[in-house]
Amino acid sequence: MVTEKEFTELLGKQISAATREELYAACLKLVQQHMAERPLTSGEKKLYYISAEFLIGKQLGKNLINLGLYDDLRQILADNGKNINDVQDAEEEPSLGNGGLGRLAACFLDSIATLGLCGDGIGLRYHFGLFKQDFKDHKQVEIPDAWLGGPAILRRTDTTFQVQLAGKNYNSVMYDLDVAGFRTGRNTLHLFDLDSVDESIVHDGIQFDKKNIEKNLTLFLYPDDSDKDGQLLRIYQQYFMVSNAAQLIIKEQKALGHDLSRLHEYVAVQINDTHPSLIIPELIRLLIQEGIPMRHAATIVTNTCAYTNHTILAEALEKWPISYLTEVVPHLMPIIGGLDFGAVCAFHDNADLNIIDNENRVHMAKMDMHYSHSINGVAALHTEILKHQELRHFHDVYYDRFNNKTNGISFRRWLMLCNHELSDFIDELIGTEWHDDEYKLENLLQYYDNEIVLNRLVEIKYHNKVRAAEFIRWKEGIEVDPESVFCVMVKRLHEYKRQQMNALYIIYEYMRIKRGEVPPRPITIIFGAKAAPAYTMAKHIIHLILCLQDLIEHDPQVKPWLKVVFIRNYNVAKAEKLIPAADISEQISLASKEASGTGNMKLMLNGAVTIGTADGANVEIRDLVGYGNIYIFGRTSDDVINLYNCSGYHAREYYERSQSIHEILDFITGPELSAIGDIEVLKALQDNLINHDWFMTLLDLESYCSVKETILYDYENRDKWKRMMLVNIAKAGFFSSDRTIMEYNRDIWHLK
Ligand code: 26Q
Repeated sequence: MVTEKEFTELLGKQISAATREELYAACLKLVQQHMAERPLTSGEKKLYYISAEFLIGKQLGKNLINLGLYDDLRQILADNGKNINDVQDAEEEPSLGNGGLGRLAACFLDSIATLGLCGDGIGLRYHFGLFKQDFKDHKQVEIPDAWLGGPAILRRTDTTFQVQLAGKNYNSVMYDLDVAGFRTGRNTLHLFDLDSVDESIVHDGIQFDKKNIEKNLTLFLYPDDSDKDGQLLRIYQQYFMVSNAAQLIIKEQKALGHDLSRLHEYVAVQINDTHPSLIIPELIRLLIQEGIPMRHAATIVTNTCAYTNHTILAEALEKWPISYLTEVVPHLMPIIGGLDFGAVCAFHDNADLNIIDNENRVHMAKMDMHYSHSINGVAALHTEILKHQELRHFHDVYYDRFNNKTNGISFRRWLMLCNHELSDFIDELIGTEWHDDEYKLENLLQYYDNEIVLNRLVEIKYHNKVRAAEFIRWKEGIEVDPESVFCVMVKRLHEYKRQQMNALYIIYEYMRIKRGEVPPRPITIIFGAKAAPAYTMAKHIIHLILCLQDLIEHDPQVKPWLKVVFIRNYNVAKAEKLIPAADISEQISLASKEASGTGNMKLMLNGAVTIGTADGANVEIRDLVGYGNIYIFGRTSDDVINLYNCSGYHAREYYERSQSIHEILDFITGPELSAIGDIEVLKALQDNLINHDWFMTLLDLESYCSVKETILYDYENRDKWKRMMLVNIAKAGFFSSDRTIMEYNRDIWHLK
């Protein structure tokens, strides 16, 4: 509860006379006051969720909702002619993550607190985090994102630890962020930093001296690791993160008087992908220092730690040369050697299980699997692929450690906060029980034949499209028509996600319109994606899409029917604006490659219908909504895995055999696009698609184009479409991160 009088006092002036920034500062104070009144969660056992990314998004709106202040404040501001959304816009978005893995960690923190579980996050306080994206000459430009500049949301604490990097001691500082649960609970996200880090060493975009650890350690998330210094810096960062984590754990547990030889009874550590894997040898090292023998320490740590795998892409499975680790963490090497020796002795006849391979590289995931009691994938299909393909040798010996935890999203942010109109309407229809039990959304199904309800859903979607269109006009200077169908593809840029397949579809549609075959109504294709700065092919794909955007914008014949919008600097705040406006959710990864996806869940929850491959969590969406409420196309994961195993995919054959594919690919370097773009880049992309195409774009292109046609015709069948929207919303309850966290706790953490 908050009254107008209280808020005005905090503000120190009349609400109507205050600026957006003044209102934001007063809201921040209000949140701090209410946060302080919330007791921290407690319990016999505590979880530490360690992650290189926490893509937490703007904090104000979420905190107001979780502290029960949002509706009051929205009303108070409205009564004084102010819009709460404008106030939220004043906040700088923390740039502490890059995509799904980081956003998942943020949703998890929200759910852990909401469920009253005692669990903190541990990560790094990056000064610039992920870069800000701009476009110049139809190419991505990276700009440092100095997000720490605004009013501080992090609290500097007195906690400091000594961390040894390359034999030298550094003093860390811990910064805290409060994480309030919905209605109850408060936990903390601890982010570590070094005082000596110096933002002024950054020049020419995101360049800096990679060797100067004292000054560069926490400047950027995922510094370019295409050379040795970049890789060393990543190891420095990772070790810095986990050494602080391990010291915090030991300090807190000692303060509670707990017996460290029973650490696993008091502590659960979740290792979010391999970035925090060095926590294993570091915790063992600290336990040895406490007088526990190595073998016993290794058992304790195994019983404490659990590992989540987020990818099957070989290039993302980290392996570090021994010589690099010896340079950065010489004091860990005897322990890592001992852990490898333990694994070799236990499984001497199977070299696939060795932590250190015969090229002297340390496989982080393998260390995780030997020395964790739980190994989980993030969607049912992904876990099956881990068990029977990628990690089958480990599954053979540790089958009881493998388990699935299908990802989830926080409904507070991804419905209540980003789509008030829909959220309020759902409350009117089925009450508010779904706020605490998301499965209750299924009660919406009773309105399956209720025209008034169905029409209102369509109306709300239209309002969201109007709002998104205003936002796009303001940010991008592009007009989009809310009457057109919005196809939304928002995610990191990666070849396996196949934004390039969508680009080829745009060419296909462009050529059809040129021939006079127009779609049933205008189409708007919206992209949001950042490419890793050193990922050349991803940047080429952005270039192609931006060139297509330009071409179509200036073609009077095509423009009325097709619009392409690449949203600059896609981030959480932009996701919150675009997702509620989507009609069609594009989830078109090469089957078997997308571990889960979470954007697919957010779009479904907001009433978008999925066009997707049978990959990741799309499979579970399909099983929930049924084939009639989703458009699944393309080869299955089994097909794809077979093709890889027998080297059976040759893109050139598709290019040569299909006239339509031939024409589409030729267009990339044809006169229209070469007049706009960089011909060398377009040629390189075309060459890649015809002669390499590691992620099999051409394999599914024709079925993608044909299903796209079906979906656009079905969209005109409004009676059918609005029912599909309803079913998608009603069946999304399973994808609440509260459900995911309950499963983690039930099967892995056992917090009480
Ligand atoms: C690895 C080595 C060197 C440099 C960087 C990396 C690296 C960085 C980030 C590897 C992986 C990531 C991020 C992965 C990620 O976001 N994965 C996504 O995780 C989501 C949550 O589980 C899933 O829904 C997505 O399917 C998965 O792609």
